[in-house]
Amino acid sequence: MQISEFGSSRLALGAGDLWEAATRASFLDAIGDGTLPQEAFDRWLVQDYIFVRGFTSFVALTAAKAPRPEQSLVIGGLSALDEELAWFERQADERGLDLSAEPHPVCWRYMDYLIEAGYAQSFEVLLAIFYGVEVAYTVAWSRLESTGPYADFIDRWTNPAFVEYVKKLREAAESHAHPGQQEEFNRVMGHEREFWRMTWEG
Ligand code: MP5
Repeated sequence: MQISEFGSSRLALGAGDLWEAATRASFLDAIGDGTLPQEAFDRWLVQDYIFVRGFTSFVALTAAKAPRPEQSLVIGGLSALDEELAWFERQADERGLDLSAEPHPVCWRYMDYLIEAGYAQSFEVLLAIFYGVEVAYTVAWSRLESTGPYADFIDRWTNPAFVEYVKKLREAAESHAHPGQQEEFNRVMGHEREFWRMTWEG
């Protein structure tokens, strides 16, 4: 499937302008035209690693609420996160970056939101949040050609296996439709927009 098709799914359409705001970023435009300051990339890498650690807690809470057979999908996601964290650690090591830095307040707010939701929301709503986090990233990164110094990063969120995984999350969210899904999906889009702003503006 084409990544652009995610934009015509029910939850993406229901997000209105927030969809574009969450999936377009000055940070990514600057990667595209080769003008991204090193400092912005380093900030993104450290904060995204911290975010993914928080997101792992959210996915674990989702796994705890998942019925069979959806549990396989969620546990598969958890295992992919373990591999992804190791990948981030290698990337940071190569660049001499300190991953024990403090989370930026924007990153904190996003992680707090996810973990609180993990406890408070039903599995149906958690699926919409989970899908929102992943689809926002695959669509945002797919706006770039997978070449140049950041090709590894672009590939990570646009490779066919990842896109297939996001599609399965969409199908799971849609087959467990619930009236509370849209509001939380929109909240995720708002956090994505703020996260991209933070990576660019500091
Ligand atoms: C993701 C991410 C995607 N890494 N960072 C933000 C701010 N939003 C979404 O999650 P994953 O686990 O890297 O696929």
